[in-house]
Amino acid sequence: MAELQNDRFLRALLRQEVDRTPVWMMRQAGRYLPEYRATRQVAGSFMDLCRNKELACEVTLQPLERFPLDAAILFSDILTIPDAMGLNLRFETGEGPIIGKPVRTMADAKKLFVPDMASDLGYVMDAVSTIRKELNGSVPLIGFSGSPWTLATYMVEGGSSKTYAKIKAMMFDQPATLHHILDVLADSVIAYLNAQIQSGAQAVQIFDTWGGVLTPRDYNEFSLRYMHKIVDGLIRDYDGRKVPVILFTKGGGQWLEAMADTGADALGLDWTINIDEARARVGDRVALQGNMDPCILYASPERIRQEVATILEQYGHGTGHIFNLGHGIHPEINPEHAGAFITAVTELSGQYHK
Ligand code: 1CP
Repeated sequence: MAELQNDRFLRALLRQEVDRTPVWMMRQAGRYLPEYRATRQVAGSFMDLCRNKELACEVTLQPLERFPLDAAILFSDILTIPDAMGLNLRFETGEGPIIGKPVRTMADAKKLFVPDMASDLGYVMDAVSTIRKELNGSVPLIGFSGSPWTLATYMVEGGSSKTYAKIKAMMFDQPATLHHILDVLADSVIAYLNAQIQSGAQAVQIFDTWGGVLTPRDYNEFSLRYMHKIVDGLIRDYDGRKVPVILFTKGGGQWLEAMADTGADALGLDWTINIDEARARVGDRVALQGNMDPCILYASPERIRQEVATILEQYGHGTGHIFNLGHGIHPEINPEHAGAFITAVTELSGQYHK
């Protein structure tokens, strides 16, 4: 495998010295890029794009051709796991994901199984190894998965939700059913991320996009506990290097200490917490990734640059910061504004690492 030329992302995740703050964007490959929309058209459906390793590789690399990013992220989706469990996933335009066979009872839950990584999810591993080869050591490749709680919201609700009515009713009235679902999901995520690592992923991120809708007690019991189990089960050293793990709970700013207790290397922050406060609370236990409001990218390039400068100053001197948005880039963003953001990080952050 080619020697890694730019390792500042992996170094910052492990709180090792870097020359400047590394930067990547959640959802950096996606609908805000016209070249992504063109490739998706060629593929047909979104899942066909995920299942085609050449096209998945092509869209993974598209943002790197435009911007000086310090990491690539596998092009795929978190819902590949429920799909591999036979729950009939489909994406309908304008409606988001739909799970054709939602999980509502203990009998449904008992039918769930840990998918076979080679036969059911081999297409994801093929995409990982194709992308890794094509990157040729230029930047590291991030693998990812949803958290058990976040995956379960789609599986129980049958798709996206505003209220989480069905999964919360299950959580309150049939906790054993939900724990069974989360347990199978945690085992699935461990196998899935380890297979991605063995196929070439050099860091992994767990997206707990909906953990923030829980009370602190329920977050501990139904989300964090299972992410902790995953962190315990992951391969942490591979191919002569550490494989850092990033936990991202959107809305999880009040739980950083407990998240750090899982043993993860880094925590993702959304924009509802100040990064200086987050740093003071976690100290040198974990690195921090974030945390610019994605809506800043609707503003002018000058205002974007000013916001980058503010966040860099808030984090302050030293390593342990990976610049990112606090959540995924929105589909309507002008790619030039994304470029202004990334360039600002590369130009303004060196002074904090001398
Ligand atoms: O082309 C299209 O119309 C499909 C839009 C799309 C894209 C580009 C979906 C459907 N998924 C993706 C790719 C994707 N999803 C990536 C790719 C890599 C990159 O970041 O460049 C990643 C990391 C994800 C992860 C994902 N999928 C999450 C967690 C991250 C987050 O943004 O919070 C979630 C919640 C999903 C579910 C999902 N898949 C797709 C959509 C539109 C959604 C969200 C639905 C909802 O809001 O409930």
